[in-house]
Amino acid sequence: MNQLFPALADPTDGPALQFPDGALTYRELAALASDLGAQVAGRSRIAVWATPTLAAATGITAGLLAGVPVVPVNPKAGERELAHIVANSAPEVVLTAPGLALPAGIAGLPRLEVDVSARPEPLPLPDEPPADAPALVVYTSGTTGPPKGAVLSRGAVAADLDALAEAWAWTGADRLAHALPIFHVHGLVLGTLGPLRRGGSLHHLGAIDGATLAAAVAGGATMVFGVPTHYHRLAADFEADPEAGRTVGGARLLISGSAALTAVDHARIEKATGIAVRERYGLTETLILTAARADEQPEVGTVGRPLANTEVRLAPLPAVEGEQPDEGLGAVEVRGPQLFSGYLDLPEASAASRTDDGWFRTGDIGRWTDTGLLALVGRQATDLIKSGGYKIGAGEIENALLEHPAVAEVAVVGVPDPDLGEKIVAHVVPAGEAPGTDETLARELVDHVAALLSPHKRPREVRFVESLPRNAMGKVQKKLL
Ligand code: MLC
Ligand code: AMP
Repeated sequence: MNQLFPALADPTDGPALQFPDGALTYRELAALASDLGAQVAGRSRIAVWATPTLAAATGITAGLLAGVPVVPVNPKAGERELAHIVANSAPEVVLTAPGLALPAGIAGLPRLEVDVSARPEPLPLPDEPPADAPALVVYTSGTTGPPKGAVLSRGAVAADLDALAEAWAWTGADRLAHALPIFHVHGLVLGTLGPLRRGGSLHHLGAIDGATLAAAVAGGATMVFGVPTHYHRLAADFEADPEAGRTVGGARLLISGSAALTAVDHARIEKATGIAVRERYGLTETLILTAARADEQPEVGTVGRPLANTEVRLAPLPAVEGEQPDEGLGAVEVRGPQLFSGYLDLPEASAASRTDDGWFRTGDIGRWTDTGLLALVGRQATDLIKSGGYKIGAGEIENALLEHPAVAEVAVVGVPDPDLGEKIVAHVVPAGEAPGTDETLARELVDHVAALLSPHKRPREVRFVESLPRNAMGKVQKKLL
């Protein structure tokens, strides 16, 4: 019996995965993934070119069935990011959908194409590695430098999905709909491995809008996952098409995460669908930590209760000169079986991520409500931006911009934005030319970042300035921008 995916060890003809490029039953997925798994078994690590496709999801499943650690790669990763991920994770092979042209940074790897139309004979599954063996390496941004690979064990993935199943009464009868990328925790661990672990099904919509989601719910979807940007856009769609909102109201649960959903968007979605959105909170490194439960009315502005076997504490915040400490607020620190094993090949960063007594420092600031729910009020690092649910380090973008000859100095900040939560704004002191509003140069800088890094890391706005505000020590004062 496979411990991670029992439903693939004893497959039925029930639906497993549906993506825009096709669908597979458990029996078909088990046969395909066991056949592919046999081809990658024994490799130290494999990469999957994680397009939102059945082929990529099947490739990831195959690696996990074969006990091989999988590195899901953002197919829009820029050249700098891709080179780093490939060098750091050293995959032995890359699995892709057929016929894709891969960029130079990864095209040199041996390649295995996943043909989801093949119907191979199912092979016996290999012995499963222990629970502490790595399942996934997921790259996540820090405040500076290139992304770090968070190593997530098989046991961490299983523990988190089971705790979420308890909180949400999530079973094999559920059909999940979403349009999340499958190279991050939200769309991959929760959104793809979650349904497979439960023996339920996933309907990946490719892209989400009110009509598409309504059709998915009418077609049997019982749960919806999304980032706040998805719900913000859905709210507008439902206001224009109230019937779509009412249809989506036929779902059992609407769940939001990866960033805070505003009270306004909570109210708009509830008005349109009759369902109060439930939020859950976690990080790439910790998987999901807290959630609004299915059997409780959610409280807007909170991210619910700690999951089973999960401990959350609030540690004193460092004192700020001239500011009164707020007694109720603290730095969120956590412990639990779902935490990552460390950052790949970064022992110092891994050690620094935990306190002396072994709790993981999330970097988030929170408080408890009287009802025992966690409310998040901010982040400790101002150099981390959450845009569209993606975590983005200001330093990585600043480094990319500084490589452009027209940039003398730069400071990147996140600015509140109703659609993206925060949008990336670059304040640039141009090299040579006087400051102005040169739209051509601004576009060139945006494209420069989008090519080196992922397009979601590109500044949405470039502001040319004569100088950056600095303190007496010469440090840029981002709060003044
Ligand atoms: C625009 N594009 C460019 C470009 N300008 N490409 C190259 N160069 C340029 N200069 C293209 C993009 O490639 C993309 O193409 C399109 O324009 C829009 O890109 P975008 O930046 O992604 O914007 P948008 O479509 O508005 O995205 C919104 C979104 C997305 C919500 C769909 O941000 C998203 O999927 N967010 C989910 C993030 C997530 O899953 N986070 C979870 C992290 S885990 P194309 O082809 O795409 O249209 C975590 C833990 C937890 O946080 O708690 O869950
Ligand atoms: P990532 O590193 O991309 O996994 O992002 C993790 C961060 O997302 C957390 O540290 C939080 O700041 C944020 N986050 C995730 N879920 C929520 C939520 N429901 N509300 C507010 N912030 C969230």
